[in-house]
Amino acid sequence: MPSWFMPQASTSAVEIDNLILMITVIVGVWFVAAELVFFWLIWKFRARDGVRAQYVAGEAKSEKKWVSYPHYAVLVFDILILIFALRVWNNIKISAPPGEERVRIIAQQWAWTFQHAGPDNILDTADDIRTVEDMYVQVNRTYHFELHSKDVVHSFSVPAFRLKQDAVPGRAINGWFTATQTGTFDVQCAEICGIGHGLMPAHLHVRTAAEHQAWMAEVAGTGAAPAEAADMGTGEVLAHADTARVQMGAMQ
Ligand SMILES: [Cu+2]
Repeated sequence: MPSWFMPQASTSAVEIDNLILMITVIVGVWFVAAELVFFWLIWKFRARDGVRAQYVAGEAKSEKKWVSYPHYAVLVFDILILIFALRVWNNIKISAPPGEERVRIIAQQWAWTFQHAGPDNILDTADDIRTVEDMYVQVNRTYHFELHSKDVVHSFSVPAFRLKQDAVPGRAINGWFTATQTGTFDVQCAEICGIGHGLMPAHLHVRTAAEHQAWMAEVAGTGAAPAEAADMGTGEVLAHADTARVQMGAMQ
């Protein structure tokens, strides 16, 4: 599907857009067909001098087919849409490709903190990189994310990735994404989470492998990660989350 309105910057974006396009075409064709028949009937049975109006109860077999045949067709298309929708749901939400890196996303009123694995590619080690309101990932690399909230329900939304996932306090919610385009994409909290909800954006920077490595080399080990991130009590939140961890099976 052409990306007229929003870049398709992840593998999931293409799948989701194709599903929406398929539904739009099916519904659109039926809409046009129904309107054409509707206006044709209005024209064909318009008022004429000397012709009395008839009362049509729709009981005759020749009349019932106008209802039953489209009804069967709609059921067939419903099943088709269901099959494609479940396939996309399974590919994106139920199963996940093997992750090449793990990243932790922490929401709070009203900021996003990101914990990157750093050069050793292992989370919760000394070289982790913590950032606030800026997330850094490498293009064409599969990330498994772990989403937390420190206070209320937030929602991690990246429109260009067609990714939206609630962050629920007390839970670690797992998901994944693979960025397919470099660039800087908007992140916005998509759940009304208090007075500052509208002021809870972030940026997701997708870079080439070389640019990403250079960024890590520059930031890791230099203590250059924003100081405020370290003060956010991440460990506390995670300890709490571990007791109520929700695991999505295949995502582990
Ligand atoms: Cu929020």
